[in-house]
Amino acid sequence: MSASGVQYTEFVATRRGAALLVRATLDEKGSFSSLKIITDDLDDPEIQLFEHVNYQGRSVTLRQETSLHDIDFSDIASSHKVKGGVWVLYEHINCQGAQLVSFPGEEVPSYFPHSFNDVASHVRPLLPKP
Ligand SMILES: [Ca+2]
Repeated sequence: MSASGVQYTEFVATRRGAALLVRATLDEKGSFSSLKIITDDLDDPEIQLFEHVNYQGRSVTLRQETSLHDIDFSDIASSHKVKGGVWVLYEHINCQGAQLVSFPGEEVPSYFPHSFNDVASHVRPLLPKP
């Protein structure tokens, strides 16, 4: 979540259990500055979100795309643990706004370094193409 430039994230599932993530950060001249390929296992996605940093407070465990408004958890999450799959957290509903991407087994104890504290409103797992 760099404050400079505009960030795009494109996801293209290539086959079951594999995905391609293209992440381009555009600088002031609009140039392509980063690219990352993901081949993590996308099966059995599961993420646990926590109300406070360091996995404290109320928590919810999600296994599918969820609007956090629907479960009274919007603009609340401050840390998470990814049990499985690759997850994208969005600042706004309908997959809009800033994004935070997290990978299988990843634990993020605080969203503050990502400028993402208390803003997540929608989460979805990357799904393999059928
Ligand atoms: Ca919080």
